[in-house]
Amino acid sequence: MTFIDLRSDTVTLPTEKMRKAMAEAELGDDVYGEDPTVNRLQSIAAERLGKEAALFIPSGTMGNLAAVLAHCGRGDEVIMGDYAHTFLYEAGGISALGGIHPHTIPNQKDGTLLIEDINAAIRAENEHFPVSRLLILENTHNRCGGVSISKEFTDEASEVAHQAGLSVHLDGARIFNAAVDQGHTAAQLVESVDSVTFCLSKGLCAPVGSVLCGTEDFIHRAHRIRKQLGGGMRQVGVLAAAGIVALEEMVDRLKEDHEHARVLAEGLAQIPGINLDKGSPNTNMVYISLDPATGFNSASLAARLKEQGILAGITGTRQFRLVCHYWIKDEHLPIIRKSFEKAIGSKS
Ligand code: TLP
Repeated sequence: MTFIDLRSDTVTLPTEKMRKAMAEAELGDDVYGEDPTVNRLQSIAAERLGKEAALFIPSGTMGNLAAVLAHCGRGDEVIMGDYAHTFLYEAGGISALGGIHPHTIPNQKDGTLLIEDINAAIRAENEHFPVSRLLILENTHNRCGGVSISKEFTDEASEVAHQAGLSVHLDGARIFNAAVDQGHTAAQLVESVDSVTFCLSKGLCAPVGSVLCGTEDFIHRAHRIRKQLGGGMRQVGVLAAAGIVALEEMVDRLKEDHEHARVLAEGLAQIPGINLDKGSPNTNMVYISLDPATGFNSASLAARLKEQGILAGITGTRQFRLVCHYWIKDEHLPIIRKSFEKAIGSKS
């Protein structure tokens, strides 16, 4: 059975054009800085994000970790939202590997942080306190529904952090979804932050890889940290080649995924027992919750859906995240809707 896989946009397979580019990529040893395809990807990425330099990294998680380690020393404190991917889903890497102290403040439903909470979290100079060193923002904000965060908020939060001497890192795993959503360039959205990680292997469909961007000096430090983390790769132009296709061909089409999410959400909202979460859909994500009266929880409904060839992402006892991506096509949308209808109806 071939599945319609809505669990994440991380499940995307490379396109034919990517596979061809991978097969034909010019290669060298990237630890020596001699892979021409990696060098090309890094220079395209730096240009697209409006930063001085860029570094190809195996994953978004390692990109965020390398960034935090390049900004902070042991015992320093990082301020971020309590729904931040780095806080929730990166296996506590910044503490385990960097001795870095996370200080969370409440994420608002729209993915932002309150400016007064950021200000209040920044430590005064006092030997009892850790040193506040970094603010992490996220755009689009995954756990807050895939919502895209405005340039105005990013600029204001960055200004507050900078004034207090903190740097700002943006987890921009899906920054191009935010850019397409808002009609801004990615460079505009990240103008005020010091560093940004974005992923090639989510909606952009490359099989592997993320890119960390920042100043020359920052990327120089991150380069050594990537090596320490075991992320120095050799003839990795085979992967960078797909990343170049991702940046050149796959960005503008993300709006199709956003449109699919809108249509999917509209259809699902009409099924008794399914409620769209407040504010959903956003960009390529639909978050829905089940009425307890359906008699299902997420696990039992997911099992029924799977029997019909639909894979749904479980995010809570009765909550699902459904993510649209390149491999979810127009013709899949009515099938998904009918499958939900049939699965829920099977109890009554
Ligand atoms: N997110 C994954 C899961 O880890 C939850 C997903 O399916 O959405 N930042 C953000 C905002 C992310 O959503 C993710 C992946 C990452 C970083 C980490 O990227 P990878 O998986 O490449 O380490």
